[in-house]
Amino acid sequence: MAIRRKDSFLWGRAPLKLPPAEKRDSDTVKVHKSDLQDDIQKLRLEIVRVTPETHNPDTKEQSKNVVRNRRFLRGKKKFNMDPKKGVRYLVENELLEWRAEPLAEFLYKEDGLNKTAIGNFLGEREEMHLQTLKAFVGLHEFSDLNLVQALRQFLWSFRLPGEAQKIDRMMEAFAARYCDCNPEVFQSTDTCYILSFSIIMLNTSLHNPNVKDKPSLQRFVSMNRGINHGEDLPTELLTKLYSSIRSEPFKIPVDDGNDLTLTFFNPDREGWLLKMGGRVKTWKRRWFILTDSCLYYFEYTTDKDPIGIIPLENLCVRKLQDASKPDCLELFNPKGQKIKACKTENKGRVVRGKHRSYRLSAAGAEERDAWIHAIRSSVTKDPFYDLVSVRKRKVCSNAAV
Ligand code: 4IP
Repeated sequence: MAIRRKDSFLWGRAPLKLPPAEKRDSDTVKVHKSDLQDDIQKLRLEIVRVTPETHNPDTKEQSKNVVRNRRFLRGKKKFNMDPKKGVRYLVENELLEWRAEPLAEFLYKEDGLNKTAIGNFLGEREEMHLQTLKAFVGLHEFSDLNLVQALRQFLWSFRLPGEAQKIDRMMEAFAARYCDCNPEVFQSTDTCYILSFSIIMLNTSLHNPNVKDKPSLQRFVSMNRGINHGEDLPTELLTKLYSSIRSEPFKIPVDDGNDLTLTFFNPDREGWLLKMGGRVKTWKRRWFILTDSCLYYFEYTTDKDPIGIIPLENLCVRKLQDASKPDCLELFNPKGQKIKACKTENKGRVVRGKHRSYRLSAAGAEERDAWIHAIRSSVTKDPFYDLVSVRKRKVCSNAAV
């Protein structure tokens, strides 16, 4: 027998015709009713799902863990965007202890952390960061590794930040740890520090296609003369380090575009040039580095601080005949003004340079031309420079009236 609907009494009859307004009301009620039924059904299912959890402590624990893990992940994400904020969040949520050792372990072992963020956190100057850096470096085992092998390990565990002070602290911590693990190799941590930088620079020079002048083993050895407290390091050791870097470049973690090797250690050009003094006209041999539209000169290749910095903005460069030196080039201001530059005096005071032009002499015509070409490509033309200087002059002359 067919099941009959309750409204079967309507069967066979014409459907009851409601006036339009009532028909609309009736339709709305039907929709609400069906929504309510859906909601009731969803609530029933939710109650069935949740009931065992509230009675079972294991499941309670599990859901706590789920929340914890979720927060931990959120903390890591925050860390990758802003390391200090990320760590603060993890500490506030009791997911990380605010002590150097656990912080260092977190940075060293945790997967999925951005290596630039790790580098930035470790490079900070506050006490807890310094201690964490020490603990972090202490987690590396460098015993019986040569300096290149140790550097490979170290430079892979984070990404060196671009700030000189930060790099300095990190490389110092590295050198101290390396010397602790290998007390026989160097006379002091300074030697280890200098050689580490020299190796990093060698890595760039040998493997960066933009650097055309590839240093030979002899040059590497001579660059590192006398760095072991006035004595030379064994040539055998330097040869081994050189070969290792030449056959395999450092693997630098890539997270983003903030690549130190593309800035500080990847100059457009570097090399020895003779430079004529500003007031006293003597030639001095200086190590020049051309990078970021600036020309830096140093006394030694390994010096951290340049003697002078010449921003190349709006400058020109040309060949120059000089009676006293061959293969000269000149850096000058086309408007004949004094060049804006700065230099460090003997006592460490930074003063403005006094050059109207810089006369430089290269080791050969080819080198001179390569320098001219490289400097020309780095010179920036800033239209605002002229606008601002005109405005400044105007302001000054108005003030003087
Ligand atoms: C110095 O001559 C050096 O040549 C300086 O070069 C030079 O400074 C000085 O010029 C010049 O007087 P003496 O050492 O014979 O005294 P550096 O600094 O490379 O040692 P610049 O400006 O070329 O660096 P003035 O202009 O600073 O006096």
